[in-house]
Amino acid sequence: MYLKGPSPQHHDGSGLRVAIVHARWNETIIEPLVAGAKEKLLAAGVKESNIVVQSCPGSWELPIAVQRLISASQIQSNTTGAPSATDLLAASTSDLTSLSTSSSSGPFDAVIAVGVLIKGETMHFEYIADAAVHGLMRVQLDTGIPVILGILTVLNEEQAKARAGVDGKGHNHGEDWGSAAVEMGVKRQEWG
Ligand code: DLZ
Repeated sequence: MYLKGPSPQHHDGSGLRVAIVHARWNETIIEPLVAGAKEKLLAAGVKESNIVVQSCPGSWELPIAVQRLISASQIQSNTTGAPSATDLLAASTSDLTSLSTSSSSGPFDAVIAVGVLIKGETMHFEYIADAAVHGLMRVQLDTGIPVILGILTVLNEEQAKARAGVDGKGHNHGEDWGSAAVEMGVKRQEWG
């Protein structure tokens, strides 16, 4: 059963720059989720060149990856010409440093954090889910950049597949995350 999501609104994403950061655990579920999010971004008018996709090992790493990505994009947009040594030093605390020079330029209007946590026999699931979700909330409130919560917390692979729309079952939640990113990116620009 798929519970109803938010009633749809149309927003013009043509002026937005959006990042998708995904964990690499449970990649067969991650891939359709990322594809669904990207599809909705493009359908709302976000330019392909303004969509940046990056990965990190697992959901635990999503908050620091999102935070560094946002920071790198802001340094880049504040810098005319080459980044200063101070800027590069500030951005070099993770392997995401390359982001400041590798993608199309400008700060992000929204970031979608995608991970899939499947409950195992240990407490890992609870610890990682709790820390990642709280970490992502902190990043969005600290930076003022909307961070869309794209972490699935499921009991088994079957539930994960249903929430990623795999095998024609269920609904791809990645599409909802793409739409949420466009809406919040546009509203952030409007609200300042
Ligand atoms: C360790 C771990 C476990 C048990 N399960 C998952 C999972 O279901 N989904 C996920 O995204 N990551 C998992 N991880 C990896 C952690 O998120 C993290 O990458 C490692 O503990 C290294 O810090």
